[in-house]
Amino acid sequence: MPGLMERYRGRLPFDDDDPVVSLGEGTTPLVHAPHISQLVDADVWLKLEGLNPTGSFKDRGMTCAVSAAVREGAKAVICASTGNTAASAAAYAARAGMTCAVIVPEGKIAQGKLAQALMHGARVIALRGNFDQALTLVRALADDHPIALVNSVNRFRLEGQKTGAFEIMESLDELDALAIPVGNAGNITAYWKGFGELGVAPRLFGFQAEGAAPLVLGKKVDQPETVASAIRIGNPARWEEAMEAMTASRGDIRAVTDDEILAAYRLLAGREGVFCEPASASSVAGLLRYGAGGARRIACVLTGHGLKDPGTALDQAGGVIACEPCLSAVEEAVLGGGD
Ligand code: AN7
Repeated sequence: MPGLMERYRGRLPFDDDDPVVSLGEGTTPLVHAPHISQLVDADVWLKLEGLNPTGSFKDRGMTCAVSAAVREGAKAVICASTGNTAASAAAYAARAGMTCAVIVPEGKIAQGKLAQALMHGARVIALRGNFDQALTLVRALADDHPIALVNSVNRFRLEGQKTGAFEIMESLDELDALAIPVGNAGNITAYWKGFGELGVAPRLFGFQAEGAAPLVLGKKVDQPETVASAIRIGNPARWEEAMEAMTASRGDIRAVTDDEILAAYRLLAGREGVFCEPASASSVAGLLRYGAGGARRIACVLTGHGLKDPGTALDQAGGVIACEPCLSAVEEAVLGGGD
């Protein structure tokens, strides 16, 4: 499959002869979730964005943002990140032969994401502060230096990410609601743009983690905290746009607790066979907590792959069973002692 810039060129702000930096992103599966559908009494589909090249939806935006940076003649890109943007920026910059710097909150990004950014050769700066501080600093830095900022304040990021809405509507004839995690609020803004360009208007159900829920509280959160490190954000850059999208779609932005996020995370893996990262599971956690709100067909955006965050997975999962290399011991280990 060609990447999304080729597939949707007519709907993106690029000309035929513009440079394209692509890793074959997009065209991710949309799978029905029978168990969750039964629990919420609606038809629920999961958009598996973890199957993008670097394992998250960020690749949709990054192919456009890095291609635009090449078109502008930039030699370097920079972002602040809770992890996935950093991994994606690092990969696309490597592909484009550009240098890349990422600023992440020290000790607060999942291991897989850190490994990716480092392997792709980015300069990784661990800030003794949180994501919101990192974003403020990179915005100031990019104002003073010829470095392309590839956070979702960059409009090309949203252009690329709106294609997620296109793909969902290519698979489903009708959609009543979209459930989506909200951190910096770029993706919910992008989906609303994509739906708008198609002339459809599903209700947008956005979900934030309770300890990092500025859009629910209506005020900034100075010290956001959540197990879902990807959405540990207290002052979303796309605040107004997200609230507008929510209101215009007759949707809602609500909070889910870390326990609810982790329960949905285990349920998705254990019952649906889908391993996403904790932040992504907040969309399903929200549906389970608040219900379908009368929607009959719902798509949940599972934004990142479970392998991104092996630490949380191993914390949440059962332990392994040690075993001696003889048949009776293996038999007992496999069949379970006693029964
Ligand atoms: C898995 O990587 O902000 O509301 O710096 O990684 O568009 O911010 C990640 C966000 C949801 C929230 N799910 O999306 C970053 C970053 C996952 C994410 C979100 C993120 P936005």
